[in-house]
Amino acid sequence: MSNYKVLNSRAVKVDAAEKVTGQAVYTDDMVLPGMLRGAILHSPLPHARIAHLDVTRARALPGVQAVITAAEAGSVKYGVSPARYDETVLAVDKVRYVGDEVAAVAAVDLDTAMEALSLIEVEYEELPEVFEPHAAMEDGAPLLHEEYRNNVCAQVEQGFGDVDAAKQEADAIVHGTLVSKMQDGAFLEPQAAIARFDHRGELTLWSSTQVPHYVQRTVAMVLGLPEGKVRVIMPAVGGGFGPKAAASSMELITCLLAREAGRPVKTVMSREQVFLHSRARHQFFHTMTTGIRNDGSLVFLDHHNVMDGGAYSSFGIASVYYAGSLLGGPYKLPNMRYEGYRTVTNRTPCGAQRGHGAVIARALFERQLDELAEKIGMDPVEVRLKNMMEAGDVTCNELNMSSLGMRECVEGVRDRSGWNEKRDEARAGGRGIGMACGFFVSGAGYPIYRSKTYHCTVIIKLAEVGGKVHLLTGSAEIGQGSDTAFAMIAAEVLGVSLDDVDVQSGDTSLAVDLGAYSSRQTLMTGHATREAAEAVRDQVLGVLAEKMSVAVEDLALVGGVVQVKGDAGDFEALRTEYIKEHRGYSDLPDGECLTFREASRIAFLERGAIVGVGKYKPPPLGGSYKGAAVGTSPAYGCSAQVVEVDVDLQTGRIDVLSMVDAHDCGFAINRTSVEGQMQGSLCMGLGEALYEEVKFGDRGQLLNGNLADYKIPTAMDMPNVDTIVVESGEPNGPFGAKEVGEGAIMPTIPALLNAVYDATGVRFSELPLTPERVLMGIRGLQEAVTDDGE
Ligand code: SMO
Repeated sequence: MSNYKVLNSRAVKVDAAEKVTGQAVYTDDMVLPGMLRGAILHSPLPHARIAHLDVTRARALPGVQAVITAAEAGSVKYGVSPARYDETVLAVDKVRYVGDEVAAVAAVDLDTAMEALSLIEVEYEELPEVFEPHAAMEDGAPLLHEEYRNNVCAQVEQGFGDVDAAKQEADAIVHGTLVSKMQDGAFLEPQAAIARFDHRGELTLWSSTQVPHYVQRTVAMVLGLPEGKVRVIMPAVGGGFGPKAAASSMELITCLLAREAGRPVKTVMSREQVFLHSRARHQFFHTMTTGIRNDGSLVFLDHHNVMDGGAYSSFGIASVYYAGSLLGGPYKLPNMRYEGYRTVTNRTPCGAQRGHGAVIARALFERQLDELAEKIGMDPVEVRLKNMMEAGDVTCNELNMSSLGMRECVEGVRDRSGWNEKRDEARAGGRGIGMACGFFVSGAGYPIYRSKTYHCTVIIKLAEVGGKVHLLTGSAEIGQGSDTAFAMIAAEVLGVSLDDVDVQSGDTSLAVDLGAYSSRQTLMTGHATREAAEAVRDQVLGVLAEKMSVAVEDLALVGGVVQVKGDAGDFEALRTEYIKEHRGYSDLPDGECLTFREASRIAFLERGAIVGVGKYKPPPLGGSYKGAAVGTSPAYGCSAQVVEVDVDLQTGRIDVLSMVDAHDCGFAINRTSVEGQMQGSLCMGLGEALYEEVKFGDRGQLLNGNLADYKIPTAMDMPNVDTIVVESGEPNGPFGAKEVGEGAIMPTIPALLNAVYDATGVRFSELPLTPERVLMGIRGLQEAVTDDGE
């Protein structure tokens, strides 16, 4: 692995300088000639029929160029999973949550647009509402959508092995619950979009999205345009984490306003709108029963899950499947049963968020592993080592572990944290240590709609002079460093420096790419990048081989120069001819060797253009049971963490003292980015474990839709993080690489739960672990102790 010149190093991100200096252009930085501002009218009620809607006064306001309601927007349904398209751009007949979009305005400036919104008259007839998923599932509960019986938009029942029989075989069984709260993506840049129609009626949409490809499809479908007439461009994007992985009503509204007004329109969400729109982490209610033998081997997992989806399906269909399927690993689990319900309620809609449906389910499973270990008197680390899968294993739900560095991860965090010594120390004064593992897809096996498309293509072309390498991709750089990873791969293959590679990404007109979700880009787009770069290299070397009369196998591009093995052929002559030809031009070469720049110029003069194409699509994956597609992936990342906490037994406050994290990313393309993803995941997981909860009032209204009241961890809250990068060499990944972006969050919450148990003797079953909740738990325990007379 040390043979690499660019890969596996610590590269500065290619977009770092422009981002830290403020030069990077985000959507809200852009101004188009004649551009209007869009604004959206949201429902103030959780569930109501629109009895009357009058926009006359808004339309009459000077400066207003367009006002749209469902009458203009139409009733085309869209969403994420085609079988669950249940959203319309603007409310048709009724609103389903506080924040549902009712009307929109485009005006010469934002003040005018906001004033126009205040002139829109809406009369609502209130409908009975339901905010709680279990209540929503009861017979007679108010229905949000006609098509969802008992407000269940997805129900999953899966079984592998024989759980009932396995229950008889287990020596120890634990049963318990874990309830989480709805959480926000809390990315820095609120969603923003600019739409412009040109003179041919073709639409360009600039948007802060993770998935330009899916946005293109959705916009075309909703506006009734051929896909070829819609181009989606991502300017710089300030984070996504999942909620930006679905086309939003705001993007569609912006396009409709631009069409209506005949002028470009920009819409930017406020922070409150980000919270209202959400599509972030669901509230989960998990119930599990797990069993183990006295020798430490896991026997079964029986899992029941109810999710509050909010008013629409969005990404939630995938979430409910992921919550079950991603417990199939990384342990050998012969028997697994899953029953999942994704409900709709009159609250803000939920969707994908880092780790997707699996995070809270994993937290309960890993908490129960601790409980099982305790019951049979085994160390929690030993239990995990005893059951872990290895490369080549297949889970009971038919997921294929092509590489899996679990052992290295677990042993790594055990040794680095001093686990053995610390576990032996008597628990005292609220100190505790806990561990957990994780596991996640490295790219979804299938697109979200049925298609034979490549999941990505990459085009690399050489500049006709100057030796510049242009890499074109539709992939989505959302701050995670994908542009840099692809530049590094191209630079490595072509033997040039990172500076010589110019990446253009996030544009549907460049190449197809499904975007930044399911931790897919490094493996999939990285694979395509490697293929494209190799195609370019082969063309350049092919021309040289011909001209030099040497075998192409004897040529290589290394360190920016052409290297010749064995007979150098006409190397000298070629170089002399080249220099002669270029005398008087600015591109005169220097030095003694044939440089990449010269070689690519020679190839250009011969071929007219040097273009390489790479592509990737996973092979057919997964079993044949219902829902088998969700959870399939060409590869799986895995991780382990050890967390140390200090719980103040008087106040319930948890101080996280240290976190040791190991992640198997297959192969670190950019070591700095891998560690950055690990640290970022830990930070996000810590926030979700300790602080984060979107709160609603009794009328379904948001209570903390801002980053002052919704607390996320800052640098001040972060403990020292020790990261161990494990490289298992994934056979299906480019240079052995696979995911790190989402899987790294998996162990954080359960490791904390286990550490807090170690510190307090309380198994917490509700998140987040706020001081109040912790204190109540501690007091409960003290009462129990008194009851037992100890
Ligand atoms: S939340 Mo990830 O895009 O599966």
